[in-house]
Amino acid sequence: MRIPKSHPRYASLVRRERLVRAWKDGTVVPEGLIAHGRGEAFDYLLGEESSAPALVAEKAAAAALLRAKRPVISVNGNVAALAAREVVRLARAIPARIEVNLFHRTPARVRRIVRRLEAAGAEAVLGTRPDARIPGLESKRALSDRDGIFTADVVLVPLEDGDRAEALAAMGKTVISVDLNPLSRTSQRATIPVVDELTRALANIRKFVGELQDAPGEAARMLRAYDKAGNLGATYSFLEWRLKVLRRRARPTRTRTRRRSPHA
Ligand code: PTJ
Repeated sequence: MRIPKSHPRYASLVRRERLVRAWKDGTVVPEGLIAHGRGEAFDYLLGEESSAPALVAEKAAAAALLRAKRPVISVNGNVAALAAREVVRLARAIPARIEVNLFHRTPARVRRIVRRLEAAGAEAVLGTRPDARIPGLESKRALSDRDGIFTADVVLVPLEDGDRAEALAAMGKTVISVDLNPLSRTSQRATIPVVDELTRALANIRKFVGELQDAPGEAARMLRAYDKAGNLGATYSFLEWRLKVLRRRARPTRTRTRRRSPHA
């Protein structure tokens, strides 16, 4: 479907259209469309912009990725459909490895997603030949590569499920999640939860990577100052403020009724 650029919800409709097309070619699973709807609902509430707490978490994420010895970006179907180019740009800027890791894993889907990433410029994408398992996970999400997620010290996991975020954290890794739902188990379990829309988050993290590369010492300072509980708390306060603004806007405006003059 061709979406007119003048449509007030153009960006959101383009994202939906991309996902539907990627579902048709087998990159995205139907569950991915449901997951996207949940994300969109939270994005509405958050005002469809990166909040101040999200920007803080994104800068901390950039700092962690830059200071990592073995940083890896994990990619699933939705991420490949919506942000293959952003993933490749970020991986180059850090530099980090990219690994395809799927919940609804089939070898054909992994290959399709690798091809999509390669078309966006990625090289040596991992995930097609997993040779290790993440302990404590029963799902196919456990399958990982020794050169990638399995031995990584910092893993960026956009649109993740809580189980794997928890299992990766239990392995001692720094887990950076991107999830618009601040209440999800992923956001609760990650070391640095980024509560922002995927494409905005990846672009912001890349911008911060560039800034921190030009400011020696700033990445370490940023990580020392980052406080996960405080940051998530600020996200909840932001949501509360947004709802208050919306409530105020929804209040009926009083129409002044003029008192009638007794002499009229
Ligand atoms: O490709 P696969 O097989 O690995 O499957 C991928 C999905 C997304 C289906 C799988 O990981 C899944 O079921 O995820 P969940 O548990 O539904 O969690 C996805 C989370 O991402 C939800 O909490 C959504 O709010 C959030 N989300 C969805 N779209 C976006 C998002 N967060 C940020 N940006 C988005 N565009």
